[in-house]
Amino acid sequence: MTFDLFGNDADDDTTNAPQTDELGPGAFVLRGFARARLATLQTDIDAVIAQAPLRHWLTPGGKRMSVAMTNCGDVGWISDKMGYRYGTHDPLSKQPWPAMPASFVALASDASEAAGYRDFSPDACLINRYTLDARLTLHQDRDERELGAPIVSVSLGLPAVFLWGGLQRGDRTRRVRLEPGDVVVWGGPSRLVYHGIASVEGSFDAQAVRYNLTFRQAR
Ligand code: MD6
Ligand code: FE
Repeated sequence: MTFDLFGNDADDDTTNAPQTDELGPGAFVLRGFARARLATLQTDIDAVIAQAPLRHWLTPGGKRMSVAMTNCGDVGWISDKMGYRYGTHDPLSKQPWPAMPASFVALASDASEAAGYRDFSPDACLINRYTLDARLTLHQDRDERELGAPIVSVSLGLPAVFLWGGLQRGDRTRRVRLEPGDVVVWGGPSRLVYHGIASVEGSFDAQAVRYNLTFRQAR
């Protein structure tokens, strides 16, 4: 076959297939999976934030986190001097967390399925906002009751350097660049892998931020 110079041949299944990078067993980066949905997702993020404003939680040790956070869904992730946990109400407003927008539910379902996880039905969506000086140190996500369910994580806005480690805190880490529209899905043997955000990339533009949505089955 000599004419397939432009990669448009019907046999060429890479032409339209989105690129997937395997980080480890059960963990994948679906490159650009949410790209076509970014504008809608951002509108819906803004609506959630209007009801439940972003805030900087205190760690159990009393330090202000550099990443600003809020939640939507049946339960939200909370941190304060009493520890990390999920709660049904926003401690600031005393109101239930806003409902998960339909665009979020659809994306979490489509992405988990694309990564080979069936019947993922998240009850929590954590919204993280990173300015250029924000970091998320290496951690495990282990506050969820259902560790059999995967996590779906969506990047919007500025690119970031994601750290992907191992099952021990001291394991060496790999640096993975995440672009807007990339979706990371992980579970199975990788569910408790240490990870973090080393840096967010951009110039000092007052508007420029990165958002990340992480969907979990917390209860
Ligand atoms: C972030 N993400 O990408 C931080 N946790 O901003 C996480 O901490 C994370 O991406 C669990 C599963 C996927 C994640
Ligand atoms: Fe995490």
